[in-house]
Amino acid sequence: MAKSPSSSSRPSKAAGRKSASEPKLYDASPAELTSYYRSMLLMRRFEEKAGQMYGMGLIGGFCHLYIGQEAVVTGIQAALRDSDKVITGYRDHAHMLACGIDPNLVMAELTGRSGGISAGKGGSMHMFSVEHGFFGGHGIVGAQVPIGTGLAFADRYKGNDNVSVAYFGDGAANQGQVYEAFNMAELWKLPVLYIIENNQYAMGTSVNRASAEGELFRRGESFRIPGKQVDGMNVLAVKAAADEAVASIRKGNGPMLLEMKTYRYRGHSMSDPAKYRSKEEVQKMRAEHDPIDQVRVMLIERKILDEEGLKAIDREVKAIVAEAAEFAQTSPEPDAAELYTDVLA
Ligand SMILES: Cc1ncc(C[n+]2csc(CCOP(=O)(O)OP(=O)(O)O)c2C)c(N)n1
Repeated sequence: MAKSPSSSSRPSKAAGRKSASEPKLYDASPAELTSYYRSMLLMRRFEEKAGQMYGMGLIGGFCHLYIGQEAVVTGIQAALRDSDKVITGYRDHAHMLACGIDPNLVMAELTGRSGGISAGKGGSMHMFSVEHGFFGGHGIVGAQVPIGTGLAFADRYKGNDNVSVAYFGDGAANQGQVYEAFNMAELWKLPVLYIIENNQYAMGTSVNRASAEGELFRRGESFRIPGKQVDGMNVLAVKAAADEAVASIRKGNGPMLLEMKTYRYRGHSMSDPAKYRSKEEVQKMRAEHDPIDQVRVMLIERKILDEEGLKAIDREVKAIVAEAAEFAQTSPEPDAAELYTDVLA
């Protein structure tokens, strides 16, 4: 049976081994830092609004919020180009915003309206936009890893130098299919970047209770896939690590794995009593490591923006989210004739 973190007297299996390499920070220009701030703030406010709308009964089914993890997807996306591909699990709203998908279309998908990015038939977990290089949105834990590896295989087959990014969680990292995909990816030197978003909990189970090797960046070692652990609460650390990994993968050196140490502030999904962690733990993370606050401080300290400049971005983002919420409530329901189109089983 799994032990609670405090009940184990044994040191971590990784103790005494070489630790992750020294953290590097990306040297962002003022315009880049401002755009990271805006992008993360949009994700935060979008998710807060989605949470409210769920509470009002306007969004049904499952809904997993990304609040707290914004630096991961923002830093990774900043290292990609338009022809690269992205795939993730069900905690996917921010990944779509990062891919440049119109917030109106993402919110309308949450409300199940015809104006949604998947015409209202995908909902929170199953959105898709090939046009934006976004290949889902997958509800089966870990399934996106072999599919993401297949996306990389397709690019290798076509002979281009695109990179595919497959995001998955610490819980998904314990799925067998992940390792079958790792084996083939390294064997065939496929252009895929694996991102483990280690937000420390898989539903109500902490990574220490469920993982024999809690240092998840080591999970590719036996396949010879190089891995690094990164401060996933710091967008500049994420961007630096992503730049290095993407450049190596694009050159044809094969897959890489980055473990992003991050944290989700909200429950696993919308109905989560969160008995598995203390309020103090969440508050401490928010107070000391919040990804948006960190960039806000940098913008002020580097005199890139003053309070008024920050407020202007805040207003702009709130207006975008308000418009998305309005669109998501006024877009028509899908026509009944659509019941049997684009639905596979
Ligand atoms: C194959 C499979 N097993 C179990 C589930 C139920 N389930 C949904 S989310 C989840 C936890 C996954 O946690 P993690 O991979 O850490 O991602 P996070 O929710 O933290 O983003 C589980 C077990 C599922 N959807 N699919």
